[in-house]
Amino acid sequence: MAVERLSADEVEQVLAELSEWTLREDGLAIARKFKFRNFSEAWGFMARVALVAEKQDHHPEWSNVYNRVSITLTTHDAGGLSERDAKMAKAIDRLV
Ligand code: H2B
Repeated sequence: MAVERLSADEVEQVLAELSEWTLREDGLAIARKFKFRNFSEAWGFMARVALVAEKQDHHPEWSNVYNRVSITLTTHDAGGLSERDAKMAKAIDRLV
């Protein structure tokens, strides 16, 4: 599937709009960590993210330990960051 990788300038623009997200050292992904009151809230959040992921056909790399959720977004089809990651990150930010 043809998904364009963002240029370095575009990545900077995206990061400016996503203050809670950090660029991975290799520049190919963005990440954010979330902390909730308990596992139930973390899992509920993950369920809502999963629905967004299916709707956008864009899926996170993530992990959960009790009340913590770590999410990394990258576009495999593009070999790095694309507009899809920015869209997904914004949708996730709206869920918290
Ligand atoms: N998720 C992510 N993170 N990157 C992709 O390139 C991707 C995806 N591609 N979800 C989608 C699914 C693709 O495999 C399907 C066929 O549309």
